[in-house]
Amino acid sequence: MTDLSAVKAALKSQRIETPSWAYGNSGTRFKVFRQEGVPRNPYEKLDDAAQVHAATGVAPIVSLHIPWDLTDDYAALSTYAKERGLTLGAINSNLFQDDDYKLGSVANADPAIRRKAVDHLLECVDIMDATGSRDLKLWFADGTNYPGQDDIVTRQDRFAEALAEVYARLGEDQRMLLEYKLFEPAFYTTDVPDWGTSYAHCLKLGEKAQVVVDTGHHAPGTNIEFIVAFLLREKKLGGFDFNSRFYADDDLMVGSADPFQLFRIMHEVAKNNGLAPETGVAFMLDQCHNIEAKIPAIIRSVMNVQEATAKALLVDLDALRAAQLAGDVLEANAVLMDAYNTDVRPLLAEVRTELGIDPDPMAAYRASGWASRIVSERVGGEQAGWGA
Ligand code: LRH
Ligand code: MN
Repeated sequence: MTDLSAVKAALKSQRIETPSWAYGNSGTRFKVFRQEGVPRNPYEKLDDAAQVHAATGVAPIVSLHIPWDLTDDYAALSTYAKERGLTLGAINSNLFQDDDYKLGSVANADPAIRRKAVDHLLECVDIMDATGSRDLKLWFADGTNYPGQDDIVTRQDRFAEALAEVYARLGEDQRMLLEYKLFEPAFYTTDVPDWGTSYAHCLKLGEKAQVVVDTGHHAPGTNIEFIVAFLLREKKLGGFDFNSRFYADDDLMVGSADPFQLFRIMHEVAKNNGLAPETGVAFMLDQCHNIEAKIPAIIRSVMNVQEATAKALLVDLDALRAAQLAGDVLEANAVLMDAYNTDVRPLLAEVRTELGIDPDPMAAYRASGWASRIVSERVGGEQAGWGA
């Protein structure tokens, strides 16, 4: 039988990391629809993140993206975060918006451009030292568009060399999280296209190198929870970039396109001790709210992760194991579906009440008046965005 107090304890200690860039303007190559009240600097992004944490109680960490969150005093930014009950999380590098990186960054044939790229990554580690961040999150747009454009193996050699130099720079408690993505912006080869490539590089680098699973970065039909289970078994799952998609890297609210997939992922996480802080899995959101109001969208996203987690924690693992060992296919599937079909919203309302916050985060945010306040206060200045 599932111990509800243990389930509640796990839900109260869950920590979800929200991305600074999701508070800024974002869009597609067709259009970026600007929104009133959008932050104009990293400090205002933290103010908005603090609203998400106030409403949910489980989102006290904010990941930064460099140079989108460039500032001249990261220690001051870190203090500002702390004063609002937040900490600064993963530092995301950006080697995908500079003209020099058209043919690649760390995999570019030009050694001077590779040097420039590695220097950016080393600068990101300097920023981690200032913010006290544990994780350097690396995603590379590097790849090719046409067969023959560059040599696949040579580019992997360049990658290995660059990653090794950055790995050597990491401090004692610091990690590098290597993200993979099937395609886009490259459309023939991507140098880190799948979990296997990331895993292989991380194995060679050492225990401070872990794999990030961005749920929008797989070929359609990929069984992501298999990848998650495998990486947890190998102690190589560093974290998630949670979002959801109907087609490609849509970066929609996690759990909005396929809540059952998110449940299956969180089932593998929960049953393989992935929720335990010592396992070190970073639960990060990586989303773009192109048409919907950003702060409530992020609150909804945090709630979607909580609901999938609560359902996963309600799986009767003893009954599941017994059915699996008995080869009782239908019963095993039924045990899982019983948990998935459980309405966990009352349980989460109880958890929030016990955390001393409003049982309804969306109502709490509406009642805060923050949405209209930022529209009236944030007038003028340059709204934050991808700057692409
Ligand atoms: C790439 C990605 C990566 C981030 C970017 C904002 O698609 O998922 O994690 O750097 O989005
Ligand atoms: Mn991502």
